[in-house]
Amino acid sequence: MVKLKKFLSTRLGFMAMLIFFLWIKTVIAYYKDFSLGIADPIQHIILIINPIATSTILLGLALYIYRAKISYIVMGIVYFLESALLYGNILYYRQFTDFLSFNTITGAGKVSKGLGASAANMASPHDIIYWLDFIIILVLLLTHFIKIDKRPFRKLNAFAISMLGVMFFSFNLMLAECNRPQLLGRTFDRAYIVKYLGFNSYLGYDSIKTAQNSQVRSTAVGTDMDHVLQYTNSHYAQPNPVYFGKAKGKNIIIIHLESFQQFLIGMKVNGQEVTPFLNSLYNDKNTMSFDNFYHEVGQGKTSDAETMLESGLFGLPEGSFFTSLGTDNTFQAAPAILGQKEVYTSAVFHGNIGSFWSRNDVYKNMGYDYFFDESYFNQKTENSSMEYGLKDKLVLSESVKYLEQLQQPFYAKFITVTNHYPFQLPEEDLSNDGFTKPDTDNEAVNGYFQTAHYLDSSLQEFFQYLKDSGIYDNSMIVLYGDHYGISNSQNPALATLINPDEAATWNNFDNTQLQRVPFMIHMKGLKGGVNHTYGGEIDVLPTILHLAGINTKQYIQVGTDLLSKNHSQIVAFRNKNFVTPNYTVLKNSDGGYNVYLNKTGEQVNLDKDPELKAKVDKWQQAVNEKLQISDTVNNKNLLRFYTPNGFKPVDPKDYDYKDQIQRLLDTRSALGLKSTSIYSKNDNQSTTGLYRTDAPELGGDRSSIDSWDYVKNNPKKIASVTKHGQSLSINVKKGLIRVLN
Ligand code: GP9
Ligand code: MN
Repeated sequence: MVKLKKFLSTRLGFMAMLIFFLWIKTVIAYYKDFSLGIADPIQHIILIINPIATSTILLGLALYIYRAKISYIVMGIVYFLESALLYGNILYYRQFTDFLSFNTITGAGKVSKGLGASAANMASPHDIIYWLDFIIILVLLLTHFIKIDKRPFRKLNAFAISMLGVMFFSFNLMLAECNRPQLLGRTFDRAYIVKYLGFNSYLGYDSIKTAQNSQVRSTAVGTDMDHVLQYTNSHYAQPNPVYFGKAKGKNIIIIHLESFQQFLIGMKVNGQEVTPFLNSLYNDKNTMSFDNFYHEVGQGKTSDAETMLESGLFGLPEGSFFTSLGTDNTFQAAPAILGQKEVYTSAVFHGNIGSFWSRNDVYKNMGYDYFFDESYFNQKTENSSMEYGLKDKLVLSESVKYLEQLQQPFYAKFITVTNHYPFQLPEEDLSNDGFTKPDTDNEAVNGYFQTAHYLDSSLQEFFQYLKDSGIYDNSMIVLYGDHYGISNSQNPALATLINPDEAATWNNFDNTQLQRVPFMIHMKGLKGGVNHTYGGEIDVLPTILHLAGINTKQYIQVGTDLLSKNHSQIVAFRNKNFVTPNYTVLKNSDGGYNVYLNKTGEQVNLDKDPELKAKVDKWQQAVNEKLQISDTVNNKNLLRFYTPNGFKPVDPKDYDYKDQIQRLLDTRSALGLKSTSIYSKNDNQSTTGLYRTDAPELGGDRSSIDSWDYVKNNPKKIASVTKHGQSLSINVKKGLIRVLN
């Protein structure tokens, strides 16, 4: 005790005590007030140690101050600010399931939600824990248990403490990067930065990003749009009259096939088709299928695919556009265009938490009316979720109770997730049709076929429901693979299955061939067939809008309608490589490029063919320009300066994804007989009973998911569920399901 008293009465001892209190408080908050999705023991360790490094560095700054009194005061201020940041985050999280960002704190953000009175209402009795330390410290000081150490602190020692903090931070970062590679590079989810590095690092990282962005933005002026408009005008591809308006007024259902590559279509493993349902859809006479369609994502993966499909612009050269700019940028995106031009109701269904890829903010800027994320799905049991969210069969089958309430026409997007790396399907989900996975020496490659097989069966169930409920007859269904599932480094293992002759000489040309993903448009009465046009994800938006009968001339979209006679068939990848119908052009390590003939995979010697060389140069310029126009619009947030005629800018404040069940009901009753939802059209009878699924969690009994009241009436039954091995409790407030901690 005496020793402790003595230690605490030194400057370093006092600081150590503050670090200790901050650390304890933060760890309690992590487990009690936040839902950070801790999946394995390493993540627990990282979570527990992550508050230490930055608080050592910050509090340690006071040690450099010569005068003891000022040094203690500065320590006190830092300590207070740190505690306030922690508590602010706790209140903010209870309200918004998100963390305080630079813009929220300064009130500068477009979707600035501020820490208003409503957040203060979120205080809870146990919050006393977060302020108790101040009382303890005060008592210790007043009773002179701790005395102020008046001796100056040596600068060299102060430096040593700073270095200790930095070293510990590096160690923390290293552990984090091992557990979650590219944590800061890709920035999947803000919750991940908090989980791995703590609140200080999150705020620091966010502030740096915000400063970088606003610097680029502050130089932007309205006339920057001139160049962009010139580009889009001169590259505009007129719609094909045969298809223009073919789907006018129909529901549009987008199915995002996670990590799904084109080579799976038609492929057999151990004599059995991997994706029998998608194969039949691919060859259906009512499906237009593309077999030279490429994904064009960068590090933002899924979110980049979404960026292209919704906005007609590319993701960014680094990181994810969604998380870095999408939360603040002005959009003229599909949901708003369809909503304004053709009164579509828009909705996204996805089994992961809403903050992943910042979707809950980005969708508001896009004008999505509804976003049903993980919190809207009841079926949560021990094994119902995999790393990236609820399994597809559960999400799809439960979605229909919301889908049938949407006013028609609707624009509904389903983002699947089970076919995601590491592709390990739980035992109970293996199909009983005898399908067995291949046996290469790469487990991810083997598993890929099993999760793809599962996705296929999920979609078959979903389609059957669409048909049985009649939704099918009045809908255009668009399916696309978002990006590769098997990365280039794993392709040699994959090659042994799909192209054994090439396996030994596998090169970048072969890798590029595998970046094809399915793109299918299915609609009763559509003139189908396999279309060999070259194109990519950037071309989808104008294609769909034209099918819906909407003119795209005024919109800033850098792709072109795949069905247009003027469609450009140069497919640009995010790293500036590209593919044309005849050639594949890839940068090489000497700064030049290698050109391959698509037909044979042979490399072409450009020195011997100056004519081709000139063409390739021209194509490369076109690719660079296209990417650069897109980047300029996004980085400078140029759409805030330009509003197409008759388009009303989207105000994210008009959107809220909280009380959506109530909103659906209110809309239905407000419209009365004018309600166009499937439910209303079906004499106010639900169609959910038509859905057949073999999802093991449901065991044929859908009662747990069909009723909106289920959660309300059976809070006990789902009051405690587990995700990522962590307990979640669910609070039901006005019919609203919220995961609190
Ligand atoms: C997560 C899911 C996966 O919600 O969309 O994203 P990805 O890792 O494929 O980019
Ligand atoms: Mn994805």
